[in-house]
Amino acid sequence: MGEFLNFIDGRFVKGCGERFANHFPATGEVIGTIYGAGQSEVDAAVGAARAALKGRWGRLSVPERVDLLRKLADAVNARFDEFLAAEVRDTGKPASLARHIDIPRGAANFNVFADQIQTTGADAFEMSTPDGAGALNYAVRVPRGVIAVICPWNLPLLLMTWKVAPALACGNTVVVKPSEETPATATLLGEVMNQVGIPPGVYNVVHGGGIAAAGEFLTRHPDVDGITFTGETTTGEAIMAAAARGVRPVSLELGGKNAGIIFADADFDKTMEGIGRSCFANTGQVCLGTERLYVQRAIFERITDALAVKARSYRFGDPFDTATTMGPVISAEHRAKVLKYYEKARAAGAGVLAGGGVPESAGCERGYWVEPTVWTGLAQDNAIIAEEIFGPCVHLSPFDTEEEAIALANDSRYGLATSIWTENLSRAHRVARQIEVGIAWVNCWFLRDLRTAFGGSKRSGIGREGGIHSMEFYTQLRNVCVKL
Ligand code: NAD
Ligand code: 6OD
Repeated sequence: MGEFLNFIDGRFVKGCGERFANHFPATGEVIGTIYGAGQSEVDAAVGAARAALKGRWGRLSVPERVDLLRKLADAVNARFDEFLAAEVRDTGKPASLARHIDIPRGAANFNVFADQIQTTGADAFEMSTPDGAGALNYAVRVPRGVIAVICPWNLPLLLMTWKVAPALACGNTVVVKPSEETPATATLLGEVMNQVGIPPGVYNVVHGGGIAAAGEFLTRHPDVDGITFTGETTTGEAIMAAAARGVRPVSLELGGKNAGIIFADADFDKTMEGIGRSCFANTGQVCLGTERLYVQRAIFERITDALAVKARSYRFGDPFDTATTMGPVISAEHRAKVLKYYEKARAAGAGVLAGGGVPESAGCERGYWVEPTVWTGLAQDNAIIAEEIFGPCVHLSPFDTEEEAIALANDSRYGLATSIWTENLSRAHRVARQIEVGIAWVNCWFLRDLRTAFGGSKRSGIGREGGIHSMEFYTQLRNVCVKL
């Protein structure tokens, strides 16, 4: 049984907020107690973060911070198996997946932003003045201050360090509010912070829920200087409203209903490999995942059949077993949500080519399991095609022309990501430019270069992070004008 404590000013503390159970999604069994932070712990965390800005941390040079970030990356890698076990217990995702994605990226984020801060400059301009002396303007980058980092449960360490690493690289201090479903890796990172000598107060963790709990206590806190959030669009709206008081900047990475587009000339095997992952990886709980797929009519049947075979091929079971290829969803509540959509699809007359229910395999009697599901036959305005489900499911519709595919893909309130599958290079460029998203992949999916802009259009978010874009959010420019 684990105990997940708040981490404030370099110390683990219980907190006066709600205490609640942490469950292993594969079996539903209680594996720990989470000690929620009350208003007083959130005040203490924000206070510690403010004090740390004024202390030793605030005086470190960029090379000194870079050195600490590299030590953080090394320490996460040195404790790889602990992070792996913690992430798998919290999420139920297969250890084979977390071993290749979540934990390595958790460490890599620190190295990438250590590199980035060393090459990030700022403006410099010379100007003439009426007296002929001239003037030099140059900008210095200063940290924003205390950053609130609010995280979801689907890729807990990866998404948290994606924000904590650039925030620290830029000299900020952070108060992290992990999802109430996944407290473990954020807490473990507290130990690592102490271990490598990050000064107390630089990294703080407060546990608990969102509404009337740690999440709101933090985002409404007047001494927080900026908020970076990953999660649902409706939560993003609430956070943006909270940030308006005090005029604090926000970076919002929100929901999606991502379209994949497969043209008849696509390489069949490569497409099936990529699309299979984009629909079902992490049990469909990836914001970038594909939940609506548009396939050119000539190959529609071949693709639907192959995707149904793929959906039926997953092995459920103990997430720590290397033979397991799909885990459960995160919680009983989320499973109920996904299964409600499965029911809705059936009621609307969808063709159910695979799945549609709960797996009957041994080991799935308890826990939060759902079957990977493939549908066809619904109208474009059906909720199954319009709303984010965040489960291992996809609806396929046929199209005839490139224009039609673009119009269908753009027919969404969301605009996070797309993947386009074609061997026609000109078409790939043409279509990628026209899809209203932040990230368009061609003949690949979730292939990440962390220097690139990451974020969503429409209701999928505000702002971009990654590379220089993270530096822009986590610093402010201060212009200095020197009369020569
Ligand atoms: P969520 O919005 O329910 O919760 C995210 C976090 O916000 C949690 O820590 C929660 O406690 C907190 N929270 C909830 N209400 C709050 C409030 N009023 N004030 C402050 N904090 C509050 O999201 P989730 O269910 O954890 O994650 C799944 C969602 O995240 C999906 O919509 C998915 O698309 C999205 N997501 C987006 C990205 C991206 O990069 N765009 C990445 C991962 C997940
Ligand atoms: O790769 C990333 O940096 C990133 N933010 C991924 C988001 C995945 C969403 O579930």
